[in-house]
Amino acid sequence: TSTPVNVTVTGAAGQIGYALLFRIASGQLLGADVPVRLRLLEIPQAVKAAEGTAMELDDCAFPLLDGVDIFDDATKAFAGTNVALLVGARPRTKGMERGDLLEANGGIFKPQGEAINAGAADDIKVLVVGNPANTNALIAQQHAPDVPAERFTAMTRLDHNRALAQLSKKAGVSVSDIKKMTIWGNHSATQYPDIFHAEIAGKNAAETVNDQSWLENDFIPTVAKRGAAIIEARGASSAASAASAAIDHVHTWVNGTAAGDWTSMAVVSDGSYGVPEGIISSFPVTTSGGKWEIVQGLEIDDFSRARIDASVGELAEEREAVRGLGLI
Ligand code: NAX
Repeated sequence: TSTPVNVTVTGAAGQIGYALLFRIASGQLLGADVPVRLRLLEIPQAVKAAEGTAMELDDCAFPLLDGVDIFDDATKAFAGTNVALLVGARPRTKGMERGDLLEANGGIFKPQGEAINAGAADDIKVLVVGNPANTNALIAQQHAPDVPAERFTAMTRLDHNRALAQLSKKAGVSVSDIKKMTIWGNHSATQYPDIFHAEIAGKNAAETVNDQSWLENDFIPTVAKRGAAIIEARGASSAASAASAAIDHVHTWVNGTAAGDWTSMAVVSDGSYGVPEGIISSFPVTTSGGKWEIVQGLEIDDFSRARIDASVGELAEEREAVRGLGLI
């Protein structure tokens, strides 16, 4: 078969890493005929735990898994890599201000951007999962000037999938009957899940559901606050669903969206829909041949406009904050 694709996963010993690595190694990220070589990046204290996970990966005897290498040095971990999943991040702890959070993550994503710039393969694709994902992606992208900006993306696919699940329950249809769901903006509580362009079995979803109160008071807050609801119920944050969304994101990016459908990805804005150029914001995108494109020409009514503007405004503020901290 073909030469293995190098996939670097940061935060490999964390809970998302534990759910993600086995799915990558089984062929679900890139395809059932694509061998992969895993490169795990962890902080020194977590290298031993990563080694334990690597032992379990061995024990699965995955035919597509060409090998696993473990690093505590970003330059080595990203050398020659084709796909980078940046999962490891500094979580917000009690009493931490936003500036502290951004600064701590700048200390992770700046050197990782530099390492990607220095040594990743020419076809590198980057997905940032670690929060605050959009702004962490921006920091990494800004420190990789030789890599085309469109190769840096952040994950809103979990929000997208959550929105599909909620709408399918409300409408009593299968998730596969729903097309053209969109998440706009930041992967945060300000995100805007938009069903005005979505379709259920080919008909407009908002019109089919026809329940503005559900949309405003149930659907939008349920999707936006789902992460907190999972923590409340499970006693730990979303892990397997986040890993599943990361698999979906990269699989769609590499293999393309289906005709008549699109997905949600946070990508570098070109100014479409009034989103300031350069920020990494979620849009409806189609993918083909390993490239994404923002869906153009959608009509945005006042209800959607206000929500998109609020989330995008938060991203613009985060960019100002990291500029002020000298992180970009
Ligand atoms: P864990 O705390 O279980 O794991 C994080 C791992 O990252 C740890 O093993 C830690 O040692 C490692 N790490 C820290 N700094 C690192 C560095 N500089 N280089 C390499 N590894 C490093 O967190 P987990 O539950 O796996 O979540 C990971 C991240 O995903 C968090 O930032 C979380 O907020 C974020 N999420 C993002 C989601 C999204 O939709 N974009 C949803 C799920 C999740 O909340």
